[in-house]
Amino acid sequence: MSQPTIWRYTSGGLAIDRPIVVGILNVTPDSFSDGGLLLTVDQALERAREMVAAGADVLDVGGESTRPQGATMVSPDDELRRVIPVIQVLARELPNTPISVDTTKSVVAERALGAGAAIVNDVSAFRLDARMGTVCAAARAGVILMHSRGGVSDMATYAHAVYDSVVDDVVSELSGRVEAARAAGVSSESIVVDPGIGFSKRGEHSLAMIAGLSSVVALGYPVLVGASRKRFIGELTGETLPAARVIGTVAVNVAALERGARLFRVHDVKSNRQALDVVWAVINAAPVAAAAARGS
Ligand code: HH2
Repeated sequence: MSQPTIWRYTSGGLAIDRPIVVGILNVTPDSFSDGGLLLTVDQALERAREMVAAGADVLDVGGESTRPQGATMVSPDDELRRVIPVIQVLARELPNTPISVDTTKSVVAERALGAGAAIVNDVSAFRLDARMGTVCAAARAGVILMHSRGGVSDMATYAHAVYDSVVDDVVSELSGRVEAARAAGVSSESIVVDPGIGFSKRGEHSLAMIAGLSSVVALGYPVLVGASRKRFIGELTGETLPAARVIGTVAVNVAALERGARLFRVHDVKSNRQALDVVWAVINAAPVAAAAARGS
């Protein structure tokens, strides 16, 4: 199947004809790099406006952390209290920017879609809540199916980081999740896949996934990469503070873009936007340069 160029969601669609930047809006007290920063709806709106001004195409609102140290599970009520008021305000104030909700719970996805979200970003790819597929299909939501193993509290640890061949295993498991979504009625044009950088993956596994990204691209769906500020970048650069891992993040995203990724979930929108746009221009200028060199 060839890659769809329009990512369909609820009543709209986003052309994936350039790098798509997804800005992270974590309304959590405990996220690994930005937990506790956005505690009010006003703070979230201000941050969202900054990200859109800096070039974010999509805003991803999350109310439950999967932090690598082992996350605390959040009740559906608490998660709803965190994300719904923010989604309502963003949908009203930034109507041209599609909102995704980062959740593994169908009840949260359903209410978020009712409140104005257009996309469901499920880091369990519908593994943890079987109703997720029907909820997304009924709303014609865009979906991001991310590879992971285990539950919310241990999926970002190394508890399940055992692979025969990480790229082959991830592609095969992700392909099963795509089939499950399709069987639930999700349109192929609504699906984006994500190798789940850092989720049940040691540093070498995350690197292998970026290096072998063409195998994920070969599934035939747009590929999102979420490497922003993650642990393996800290291991490679020596930056212990997640917020200081911007340059490493940009480098990973550029490598991923060159290997076929088209969506990039990031905390630091401006630097990633600029780098991805410049590399995209280089990628697209290459044939022209070759033609010019031949004198044609
Ligand atoms: N990573 C995180 C959360 N959601 N969604 C997708 N599709 N891909 C990812 O790689 C991904 C994700 C973890 O990062 P973050 O939101 O910054 O941290 P936390 O889970 O601690 O809130």
